Amino acid sequence: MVTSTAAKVKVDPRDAKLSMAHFFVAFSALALGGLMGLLQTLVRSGKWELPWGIDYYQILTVHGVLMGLVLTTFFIMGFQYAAVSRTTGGHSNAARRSGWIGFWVMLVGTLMAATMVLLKEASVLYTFYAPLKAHWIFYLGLTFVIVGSWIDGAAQIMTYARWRRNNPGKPSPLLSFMAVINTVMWIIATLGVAATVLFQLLPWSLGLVPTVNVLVSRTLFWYFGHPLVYFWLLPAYMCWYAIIPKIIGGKIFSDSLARLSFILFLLFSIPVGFHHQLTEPGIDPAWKFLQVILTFMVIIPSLMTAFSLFATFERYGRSKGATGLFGWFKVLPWGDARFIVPFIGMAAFIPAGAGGIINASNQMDQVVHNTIWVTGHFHLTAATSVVLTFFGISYWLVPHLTGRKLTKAMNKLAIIQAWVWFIGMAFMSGAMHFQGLLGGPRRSAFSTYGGSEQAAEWIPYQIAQAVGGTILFLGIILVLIIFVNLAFFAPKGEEEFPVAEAENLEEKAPMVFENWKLWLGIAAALILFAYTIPFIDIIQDAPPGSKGFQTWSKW
Ligand code: HAS
Ligand code: CU
Repeated sequence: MVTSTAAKVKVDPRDAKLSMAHFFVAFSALALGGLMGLLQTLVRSGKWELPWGIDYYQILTVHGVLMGLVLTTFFIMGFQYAAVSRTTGGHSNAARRSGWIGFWVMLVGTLMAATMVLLKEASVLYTFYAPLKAHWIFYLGLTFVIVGSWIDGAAQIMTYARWRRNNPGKPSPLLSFMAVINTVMWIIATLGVAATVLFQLLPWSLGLVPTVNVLVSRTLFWYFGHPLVYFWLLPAYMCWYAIIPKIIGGKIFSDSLARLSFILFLLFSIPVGFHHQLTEPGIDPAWKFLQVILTFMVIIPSLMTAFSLFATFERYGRSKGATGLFGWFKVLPWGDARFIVPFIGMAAFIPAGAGGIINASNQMDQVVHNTIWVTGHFHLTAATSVVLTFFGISYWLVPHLTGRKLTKAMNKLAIIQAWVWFIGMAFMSGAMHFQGLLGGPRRSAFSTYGGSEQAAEWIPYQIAQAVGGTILFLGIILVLIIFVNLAFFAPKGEEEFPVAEAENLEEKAPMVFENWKLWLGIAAALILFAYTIPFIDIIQDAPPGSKGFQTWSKW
């Protein structure tokens, strides 16, 4: 790519249209999902009740599905599609058609699942654990979302493959490489959830089979559920590695290190699902131990990321004359929303990741499992580090795609938005962590447990969560104002799609990184190693299957 004109390189307008279509769905999900989040914290404070027969578990399902599954998947697919277009020179007509078909299939699936939740036919939370049983249309909708995401993701893979064919012997553009790693990881991971939905939950909810094997279905879910959280994280890492350095005026510390860390994610993200099932009976502890070791392996690429980001900041700081251990901190562009919004996300990822390491440690997980600590953990990881980075991305990507400018006023509002988010989350997630340590349960409406003394200890923390939730809702209103402005009202102009260069351009990334047979082979071997024997055990020693339960209130 001709780097001197990189600032002017634009996403093809036909590709921009599809990316924007994804973002409209993502931000609509944020609006509605955010409102549900506010209502939940208010209910849990014990000071307020839901009107019109709306049920806590129903809004919890809407919140989890919209924020965890819809907002993320649509944003990520839209962003990666644009990033591949920007760094390869654009998608072919065939790839674009695949992208659109995938988009519509996902949207139809989303609407099917959403309708069932609104009708109170599927208050099964975003993890839809059996033996909670939803309407079959809910499961069919989920199948559509998964299959749609494969068709959508195929567009990125097709364009990457075309670039490789046209540029033999050259390492692919970093952002395209990263997007394809994430898509491939997603496809391998979703095979698990597709299997449980298609072969277990759908026939069971249609009444074709009377019972379900609960442990098989939960194991297949978590085979998908952990890589799911990295599917959310890796687009944020794409921004941190390959975009932030350009925004601050620096360089990527090492292109090869960035690629290696993504490959480690591909290898180690999947064979670790048991760390969500450490308290689950019916899985041999030896295999849980093995998967905990693999979980600690997948922490390494995050530590590499932290190292490389500090190195980027430090070297940029030195180039600006900063001295001392933290001199670099002062010269960073604090007035630029494109930088500071994701930066707050990075800073939050330090305690967030530490919490993850606590969860992954078997003995400590016994203390926090199924408590609201875990909810606190994923509101720092997903709902702060990842989502603030997504907001930061949309502040330049949306105007880039719509041919508008991020004005000074909107830049300022974006910075205020990020601080509002940070403060709201400090209250909410902080209180969740503390309450969890005191034993406060997750997935539970206001819990006084018949006025027990221990439950009384939790109430101040629940009130703090309602305060935090209210501040966060204000943050959502601000981000929606900015999004609508950038999509429809901001002045016409050109906003850059920033793509950074590596510090050492002579150092070509080793071609072994693009050896998909090798990496997919190792990934498959690790998955088979971690799952085959415990899976055979789970099936052979299975207890009788369970009938379905609908524990929630109906209209
Ligand atoms: Fe997690 C549960 C373990 C990361 C999301 N996690 C969850 C759930 C979600 C979730 C949604 O082992 C709940 C699922 C449910 O509904 O039940 N998690 C981990 C580990 C990591 C981790 C080991 N989680 C994430 C990320 C998520 C996420 C990322 C979403 C995006 N998690 C668990 C476990 C459970 C769990 C157990 C089950 C618990 C239970 O009992 O149910 C690691 O990947 C974390 C590694 C991260 C680091 C941090 C590196 C720091 C960086 C920032 C550098 C900053 C800079 C800025 C440069 C090691 C890269 C400098 C700024 C300054 C101001 C200095
Ligand atoms: Cu996990």
